[in-house]
Amino acid sequence: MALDPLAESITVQAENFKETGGTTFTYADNASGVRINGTYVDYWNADDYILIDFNVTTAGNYFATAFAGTTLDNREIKITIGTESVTVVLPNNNDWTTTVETVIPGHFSLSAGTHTMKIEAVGKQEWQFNVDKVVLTEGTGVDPDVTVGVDSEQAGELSVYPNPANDILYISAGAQVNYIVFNAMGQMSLIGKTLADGSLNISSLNSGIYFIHILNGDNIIAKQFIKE
Ligand SMILES: [Ca+2]
Repeated sequence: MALDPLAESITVQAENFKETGGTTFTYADNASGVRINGTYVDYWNADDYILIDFNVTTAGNYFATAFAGTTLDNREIKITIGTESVTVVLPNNNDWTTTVETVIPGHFSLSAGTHTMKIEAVGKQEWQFNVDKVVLTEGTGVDPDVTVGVDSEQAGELSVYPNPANDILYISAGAQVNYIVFNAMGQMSLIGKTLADGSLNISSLNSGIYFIHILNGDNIIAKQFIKE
């Protein structure tokens, strides 16, 4: 169950796309649909897509988390790398300009070297979502031994307490942070944002070992805790 501080985490920023395609939208920066708005890409319609190159230094299995925002229900995002594709329905976070982390089910087997990621708006609806980035983390997302990709120095600056915890868990981030809690099977158990005091309610969890991924800038800090 030990965390692996050497696990790779790769951030693929949507705005670094090299190519776009899909339907036409009036407000687009380019002929094919989407546009850069600060740190994210917006005005996605059905079938719009972007292609982004990224580099893998360590071959292995990676699972993906997408950072996207939408005010609408049942908006689907599709991530393709090479011949592997996964699609997930994004949560409606009622905000176009802030993005929430969504775990993409499944994983990608990546060789070392340059790959191209396709991020696509599937479905037939107009007004899909805004995408900030996709983070690839080494591990399948289902093996508790390899769930994390962290900067060990940054991980040392954050702690979760008390541990073991009963109903309330605190993250010593000094600010509200986004988090995802995984159970020992690697399944997502909780997702959300801490309260202003850094706390989250874990009373709904069964007793056992859990992993919490804490978003800190572009990094995901992973910590382990026990729910009593
Ligand atoms: Ca971005």
